[in-house]
Amino acid sequence: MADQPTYYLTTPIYYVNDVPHIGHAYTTLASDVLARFKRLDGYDVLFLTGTDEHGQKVEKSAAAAGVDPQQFCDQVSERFRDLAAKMNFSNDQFVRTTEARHKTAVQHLWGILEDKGWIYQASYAGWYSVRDEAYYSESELQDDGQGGKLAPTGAPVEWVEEPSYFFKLSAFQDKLLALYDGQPDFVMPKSRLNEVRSFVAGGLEDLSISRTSFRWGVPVPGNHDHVMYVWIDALTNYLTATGYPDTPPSDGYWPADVHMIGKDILRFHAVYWPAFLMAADLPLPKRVFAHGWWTNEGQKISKSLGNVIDPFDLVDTYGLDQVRYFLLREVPFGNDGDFSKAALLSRCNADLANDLGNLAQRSLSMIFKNCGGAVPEPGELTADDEAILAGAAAALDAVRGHMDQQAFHRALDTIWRVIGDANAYFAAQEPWALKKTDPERMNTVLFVTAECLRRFATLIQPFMPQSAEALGAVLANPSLAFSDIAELGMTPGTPIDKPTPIFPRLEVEDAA
Ligand code: ME8
Repeated sequence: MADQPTYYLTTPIYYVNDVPHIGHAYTTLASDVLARFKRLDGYDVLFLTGTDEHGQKVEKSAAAAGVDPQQFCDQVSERFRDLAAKMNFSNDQFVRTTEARHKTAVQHLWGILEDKGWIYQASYAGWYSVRDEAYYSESELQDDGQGGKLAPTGAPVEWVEEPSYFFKLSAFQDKLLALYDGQPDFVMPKSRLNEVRSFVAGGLEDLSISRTSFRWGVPVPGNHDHVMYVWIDALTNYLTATGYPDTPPSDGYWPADVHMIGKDILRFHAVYWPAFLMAADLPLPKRVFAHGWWTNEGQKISKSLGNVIDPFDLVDTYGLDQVRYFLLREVPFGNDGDFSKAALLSRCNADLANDLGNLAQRSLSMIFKNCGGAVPEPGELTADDEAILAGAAAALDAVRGHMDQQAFHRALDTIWRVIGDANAYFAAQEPWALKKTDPERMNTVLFVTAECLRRFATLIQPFMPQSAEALGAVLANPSLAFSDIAELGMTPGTPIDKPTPIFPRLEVEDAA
């Protein structure tokens, strides 16, 4: 770890009741981009993702598939690791809640909560949704019109009565409210903070944290009739990956800098999780960021509607970096978003093929043809040249500010503004006309443009690592280190290869 500051960020661990879809890819993509940015910015990063493998939902899915639960988990969990490879995710660890190290961590945490008097035994009688793996109070439910009840999420609920251990969540109301008020960016965006705050201000009931009616879970220490409630099990994964309990939290990566989640699981992360940690006297994560929800061409994404977007297909059809770019550029991070093929095509063609791709292709082709196939020697730089170079370098600070707020769309907007400026510069300087009138000035303009491209490759690395590398390669592999962004990093005289387009235009047929 040396002297580098640490940065720890996590995704939800995904249920293995179903194969990965676009929503899972989205959360991990956003986290990947942030992890890559922080590594490039000098941090020692721990980026964690994984799978949530216990609970009734998974047990039922395994039974429906006619497979033993562990075998079922092994198969589906593998699909999530395949997704990470397909999407070029740079996670440092992949945690599975069926691993022995996780069982050790969660049983240890349970022991601490019990020793400190925060757990008691009673019995639970109330509503439970297996689909949401969540308890609901009567007042939250609606009739389903067929004599049953539905959770606010639309999931069916069932009446459960069984012996249970409880966590004294009700004792944490004031401490949680003080946390939200004292550290307002603990939950982002702000609308989500308000949602959590009013839920907690409305009063908290103690939380049932064990079940006896099924077996697929971590046994409660000292009472193997009970398995732990899947959420206390799942949330503890964030500690497991840091080496807990062997590595004391103060020595490693804990506390997390960001828990990246979707808005559906906000209550678990922003209420239960900090309460468990407070009860165990462990440091709290610095932020929970709950992003919005994707729909598909205006419709809720669901298996029963048959409109699930498969991220593997998407990447095969449109290209990896095109998908990575679109998902983070199209929708302000935090808001809900609607996926449409038309939007993906027009976004990728306008921003990638035209703005960045064409600038690279035109300027590098000119260098290849007119400058002896090598980076040209610039003459004295004019004020216009200096301004365009300074703008490209200064974008990094602005991008950093946006990344620290998880405003990925703003970071990309900042980069595309300077790409727009570089296009305007190239058009105004008319290097093709200078070829006859002032070849030395043409060399300078082409050098400056190539140097801008190097800076753009530097900036887009976290978002589109492969394309950044490809652009770097056509520029003869100059430094793409953040620390070199303001330098003149292109070396005159270095041969370049005949350029091929970095971002080919997507045709409508691609979407068929
Ligand atoms: O909740 N749009 O797992 P899960 C955007 N195991 N994001 C979406 C989405 C959509 N339509 N659908 C899913 C669980 N997601 C628990 C988590 S963590 C300790 C345990 C993403 O498989 C989003 O990140 O149901 C959401 O929070 C997550 O998938 C839910 O994944």
